[in-house]
Amino acid sequence: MKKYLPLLILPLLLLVSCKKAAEGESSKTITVGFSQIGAESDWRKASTLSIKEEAKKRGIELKFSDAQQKQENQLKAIRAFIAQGVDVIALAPVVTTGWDDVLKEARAANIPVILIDRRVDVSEDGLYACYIGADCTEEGRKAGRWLIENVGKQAGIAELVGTVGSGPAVERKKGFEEAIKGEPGLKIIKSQSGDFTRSQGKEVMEQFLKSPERDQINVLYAHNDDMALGAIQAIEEAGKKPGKDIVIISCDGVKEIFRQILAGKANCTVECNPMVGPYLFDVVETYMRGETIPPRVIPHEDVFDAKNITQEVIDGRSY
Ligand code: GZL
Repeated sequence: MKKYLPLLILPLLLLVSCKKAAEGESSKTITVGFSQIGAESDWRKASTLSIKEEAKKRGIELKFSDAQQKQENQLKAIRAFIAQGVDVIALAPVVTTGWDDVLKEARAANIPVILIDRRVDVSEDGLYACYIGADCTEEGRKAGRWLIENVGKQAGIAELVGTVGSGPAVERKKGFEEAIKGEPGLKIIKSQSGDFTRSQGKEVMEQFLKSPERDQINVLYAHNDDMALGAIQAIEEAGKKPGKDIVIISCDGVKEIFRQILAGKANCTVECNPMVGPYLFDVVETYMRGETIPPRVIPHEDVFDAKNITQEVIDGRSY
């Protein structure tokens, strides 16, 4: 019996060591470094809240950095996360270019990067593990299709563009232009960036309404609701009726634009779901279990206008 003893003990030792490893893994707190763009819009604030709340709910340690819409601040934050040895880095990239070096540094440190919200243009594959975010080109197409179906094929369009160089601004412009390109009566007669903020949306709309083309503008396409809300103020101050004299179409689906649509001062918002917290930490936990993570996750999104917005719908919105 004695000579079989080690053989009997070996499985027990293995069992204990696996259990210890499992306990070690399961009791280890996951640490995620998150570089957020800023707080430029209601949409962004909702995105941040979703991620902070979900991390807390799951007992994940979140190191949060607000870049105030500056790429250099995001680069600094990512390098700090690498130095701290976080398990995963989450990045909402303010613009699409300039990320190759820092993503290579994260890869060299064996720390996966998960893109949320916006995409990046990089020189090689494998610089990020997953991209969780909307299809903003399709959002632009949805806005163009709504215009044709609900306003018609003759319009002078003013466009408020998002942050110059950002994925959503490039894609929402591209998708909208694709949707209207077969209609010569639909003309974009003014186009300028309002940087996704309400204040700059108002300022640029004021300029549009003082321009020689002002009387040709009967549709506004804003790349986000915050710029549209600023534009509504400018339109009213110019003595015109937003939602009637100038049809307002925008993207995001924040609660305030729902209220304006219900009040008849705006007309359509193409939803862009900011509640990415659950999606992000599902991917993080899948990775930490050593399982394969999907390269792309697209949250569900709808189009809203006076036909499907009620006070009950507004009350039920989480952002
Ligand atoms: C879209 C997101 C944009 C929102 C804006 O995915 O990146 O940034 O549309 C926000 O409101 O500023």
